[in-house]
Amino acid sequence: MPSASSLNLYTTYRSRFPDPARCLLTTPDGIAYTYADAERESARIANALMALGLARGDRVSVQVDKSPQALWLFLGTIRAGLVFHPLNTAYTEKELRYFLQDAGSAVLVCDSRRADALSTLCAALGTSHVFTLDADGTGSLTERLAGVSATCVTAATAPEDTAALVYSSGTTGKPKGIMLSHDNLVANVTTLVDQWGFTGKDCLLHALPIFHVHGLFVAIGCVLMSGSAMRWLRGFAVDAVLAALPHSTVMMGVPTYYARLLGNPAFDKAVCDHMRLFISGSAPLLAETFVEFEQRTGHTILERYGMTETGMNTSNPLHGERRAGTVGSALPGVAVRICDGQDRPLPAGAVGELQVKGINVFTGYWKLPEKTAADFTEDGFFRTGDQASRDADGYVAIVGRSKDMVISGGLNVYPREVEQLIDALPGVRESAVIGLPDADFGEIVAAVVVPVVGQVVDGERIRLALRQQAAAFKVPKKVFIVDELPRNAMGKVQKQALRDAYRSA
Ligand code: MLC
Ligand code: AMP
Repeated sequence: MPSASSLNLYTTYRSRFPDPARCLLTTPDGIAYTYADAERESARIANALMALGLARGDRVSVQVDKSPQALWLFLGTIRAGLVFHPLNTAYTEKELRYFLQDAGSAVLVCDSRRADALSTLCAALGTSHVFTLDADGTGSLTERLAGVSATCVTAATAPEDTAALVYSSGTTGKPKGIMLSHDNLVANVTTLVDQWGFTGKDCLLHALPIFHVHGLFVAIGCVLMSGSAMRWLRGFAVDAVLAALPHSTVMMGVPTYYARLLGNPAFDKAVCDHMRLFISGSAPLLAETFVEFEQRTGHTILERYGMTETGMNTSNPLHGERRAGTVGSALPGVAVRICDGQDRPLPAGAVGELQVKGINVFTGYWKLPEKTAADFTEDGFFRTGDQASRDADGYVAIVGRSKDMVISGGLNVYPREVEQLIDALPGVRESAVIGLPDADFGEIVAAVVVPVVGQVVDGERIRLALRQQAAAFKVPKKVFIVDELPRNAMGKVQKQALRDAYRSA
């Protein structure tokens, strides 16, 4: 049933834009782009995409380095009423094949160094249009914009139309597409701007990648929705962050960013003088990091909790007590509950599954209606797979995960996916992939491998073989070779026993 109303994420951002001449972002080379640039350049991209004859809702898959032009591409895709499908730049060709095929992409935009290989792949998969866009903003996409009009009418999408398709892996090892609607993204960013007190006076230090929810919808979204500015770094590097902090007011990052900053003696109170807020998320922030950060800088990190499927669900307060080891309380408009195995809400203090409901929650998994149905309760709450408790004041603490997943430096790795790759290698009988604690990444991926009887396998060779097939962050940083895996009476591998055994290895 088509919706009577229309809502487009870009139009919502646009309604909050300040004076067009105001600075939107400054690159690491000191080049400044204004809100007028964002409006004009995204219009040209929207026009160029629409001229391809695409249908509303077609997927535009994007695997490019972070650049202002990559941001215009995101905005232009949304303006054209197409679906933005961001891809981690670390993905290998093998991984891309799966994503492009599953998404049924109409367009791929990639780095020119990969264009030849990916054009062949796209021809085989039926992805009709391949453009390049390099880190310096050049490429066939930019060439295509010559002479294209710099004004356009943004598509009148319905609130429930998909704006973005973002993949996350799963316990079966097969990544699944998460459909985020215009409504989902507008509702969440509107709340965050308000809760975190963003105004036109802010300048966000943006070091995150822009192919995930955190760097794209949360970080850039808060800037666009408050008419503020951002200092744009290509990636996280301590020296560059130290140089940018005195010119910024807010920083968002994964816990690894804060741990790495604390590892540098030059990171002190004076460097943070201009800052009003540090926000952490995507992985658990250790209480030690929170405490050390406060001692060193006088700032308490504001920790929040979210997921690709839901956007942000809880947050520590802007004003009020930020509690170490908690992710704060439910955001306005988000219902949060802790349930037992029968979806019955538990009392304060009890540990159970965290379930959430609200306009922020995604519309479903792409082409997986059964999986979608299984992940929602009868009364419409989404099962996050995170184990949590909530105290009497409403502060939520994430205490574990019922899903078998490792979070390394803010990136999720599903053991099943890595185990399948290892098990397919010659000489391997079976494997178990686990997360081990790590001071830098929070957790690192480790593999415990059993060779076929009579054969010898080598840990470093396994790592090299995996490196050909999977993004580097998924490749186990440690490999242990054993004769057999510990199993319980049901024959299930006891991963906790492995974690305990190799914790300090
Ligand atoms: C890179 N590597 C990683 C890694 N990142 N390995 C494990 N975990 C990671 N996160 C690989 C590199 O490719 C390299 O492999 C080796 O590890 C050493 O890398 P490095 O130089 O230390 O890594 P670096 O480039 O500095 O990157 C680390 C990082 C980065 C933490 C800065 O991963 C990062 O920016 N993470 C943020 C991810 C993020 O945005 N998450 C949000 C998801 S959204 P080799 O083989 O070349 O040696 C979400 C929802 C929510 O979760 O709630 O926000
Ligand atoms: P993603 O699939 O990348 O969106 O990752 C979402 C998962 O990251 C959640 O289900 C949590 O397990 C985890 N996560 C995000 N923020 C936090 C946090 N502040 N503390 C603990 N875990 C978090």
